[in-house]
Amino acid sequence: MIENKNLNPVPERTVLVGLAMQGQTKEQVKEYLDELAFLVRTAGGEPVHRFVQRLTKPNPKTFVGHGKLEEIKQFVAGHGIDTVVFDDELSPSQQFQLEKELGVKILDRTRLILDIFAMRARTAYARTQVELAQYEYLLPRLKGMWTHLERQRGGIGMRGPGEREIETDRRIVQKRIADLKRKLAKIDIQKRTQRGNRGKLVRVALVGYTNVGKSTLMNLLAKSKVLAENKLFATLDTKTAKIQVGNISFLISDTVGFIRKLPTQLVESFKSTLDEVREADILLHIVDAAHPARDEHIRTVRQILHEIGAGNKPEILVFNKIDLLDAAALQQLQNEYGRQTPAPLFISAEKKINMDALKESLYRQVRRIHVKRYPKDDLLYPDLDFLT
Ligand SMILES: Nc1nc2c(ncn2[C@@H]2O[C@H](COP(=O)(O)OP(=O)(O)OP(=O)(O)O)[C@@H](O)[C@H]2O)c(=O)[nH]1
Ligand SMILES: [Mg+2]
Repeated sequence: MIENKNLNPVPERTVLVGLAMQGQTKEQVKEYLDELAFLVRTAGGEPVHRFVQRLTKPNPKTFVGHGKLEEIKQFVAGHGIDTVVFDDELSPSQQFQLEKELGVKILDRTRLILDIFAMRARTAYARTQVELAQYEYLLPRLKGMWTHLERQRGGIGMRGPGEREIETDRRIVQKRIADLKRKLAKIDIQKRTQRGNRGKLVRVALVGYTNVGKSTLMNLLAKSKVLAENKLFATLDTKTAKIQVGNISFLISDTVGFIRKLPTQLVESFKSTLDEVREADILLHIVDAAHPARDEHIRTVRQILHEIGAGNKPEILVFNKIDLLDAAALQQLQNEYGRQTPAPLFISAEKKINMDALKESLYRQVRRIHVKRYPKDDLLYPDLDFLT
């Protein structure tokens, strides 16, 4: 049994399991499992091996087919595996069955993401939202899921906000959910009032896939200190700063990153964090230009924006991390996206490449909205004089 699970934990030896669905290329499937491996490492696990099965749909009982399950079972038994992670959400009965068959801890993608969010939540507000999402996910799964085996193990999937272990008693969980909802409703009212007090300054939100460099860019633009690091979901709380470009002031917000198959419980309970995005005038959609799944990331982010009701906002695409591209790859990227309007930007926040072009574009877009709100200011804000 791992006693000291939060202090200097031994990384859980983890096996990854994914399905290759119809129409998915080899590269796509690899990329999906790469992302799952990154999630596992972010949660403190060590990915040891991957299993992929080509199926048209998941097996309703055991997710993978019988033969594949046997293969996994043998590997788990022979290699000292602690945990098996599935790249999709498992139904409560699949979860139960797999745990019984494999005899080790079973996690699905949703629970892994929730666990990372729990590790990452710093403020009381983020913690409340994550805890609610965790309990909403757990409630239908409490029966059978929390075997004594799993309780003993602790670790990934067991962490509540602040690294407390999460509660598993059904009645207590139900009461917690009701309490958390009440608490959130209260905070929401405060937040709304705060946002209302900001007046009519133009609001820009940094949005994008997780780990693309939103916080790095925010720090650069707002000279603030938001945690930026090479881990998934470094940012869970929205940070807003007032900044000035040229002679115009506006608000800029850095917020939680998106990911494919973002758990619905999270989208639900992060509703008011996402209000910042919903109420923004302009979205700066940051993209990791060097990521192999960049185009899919853009589609995923747009899909989630659409789902949260922010799909119709003016969007400026900002391709970040161009320092990682060679000249040919950059050219290809520019050919692919260069013709869109407003014109996309190609920058490196870390190496401070093309920051003036970004500020100029931001200024233009912000100014357009600002003078619509304050027509009298039109003359006060000559177009782009600050750069010349
Ligand atoms: N090479 C390179 N790395 C960058 C650049 N911008 C950011 N990074 C790195 O990318 C990683 C993620 O940066 P963050 O700013 O934390 O990304 P984020 O989008 O805020 O991520 P989440 O908050 O986790 O969603 C960090 O390791 C940064 O140092 C860039 O222009 N070039
Ligand atoms: Mg961030």
